[in-house]
Amino acid sequence: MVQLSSAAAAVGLAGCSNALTNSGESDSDPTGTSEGADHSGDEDGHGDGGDEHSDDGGDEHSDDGHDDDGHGAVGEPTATAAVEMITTDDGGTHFAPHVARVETGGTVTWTLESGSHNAAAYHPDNDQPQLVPDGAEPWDSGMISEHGATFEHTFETEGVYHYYCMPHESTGMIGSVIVGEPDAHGQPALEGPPADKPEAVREKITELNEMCNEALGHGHD
Ligand SMILES: [Cu+2]
Repeated sequence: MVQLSSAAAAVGLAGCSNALTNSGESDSDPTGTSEGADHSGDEDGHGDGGDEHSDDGGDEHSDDGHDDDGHGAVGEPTATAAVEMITTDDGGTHFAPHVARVETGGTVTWTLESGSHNAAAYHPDNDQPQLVPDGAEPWDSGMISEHGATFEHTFETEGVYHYYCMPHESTGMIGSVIVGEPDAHGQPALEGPPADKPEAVREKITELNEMCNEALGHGHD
């Protein structure tokens, strides 16, 4: 939250104060002056009232330069979901979206957009702590280097899954899959980042946990 730019903050404040002072009269303004080159004494200058602070969340975290591809709001479960594995021009790596969501029994397809990456579940079978539901099947795509190549995994167990790219885990290339409508309580993935992980990994998992909790309706304490 501290990264919220002052510009965004100003817009937010303006939007809120507009909503307080604009009772919706602008819709009936016949003069067209509400297009508003001049706001002095113009009560209609801020046309669309309450719509300005729509909750489209993801766009406001403009602090790390690649969030357009990753931080979008998490939707409802669908039968399939697509995740891109990306290396950006400046060398950043990430899964996009960071949090994918499917129905129980749904399939996620990872596609190599750029760079070389893999996608592997945090699971003891992959020499990792368990950050998937109890009893869930692990997966490891193996390294993928061919542009456009894909890997898919079908999720039969409801819950929250964290996964990582092996060569880029340490720089935060970590993603999540939400399967079904799980209770956020009792999810190993959401119990906090493993204590023995590097700080960058812990920070990323914490960020993902916040996104998952928000998607599951546990985002506000
Ligand atoms: Cu990677």
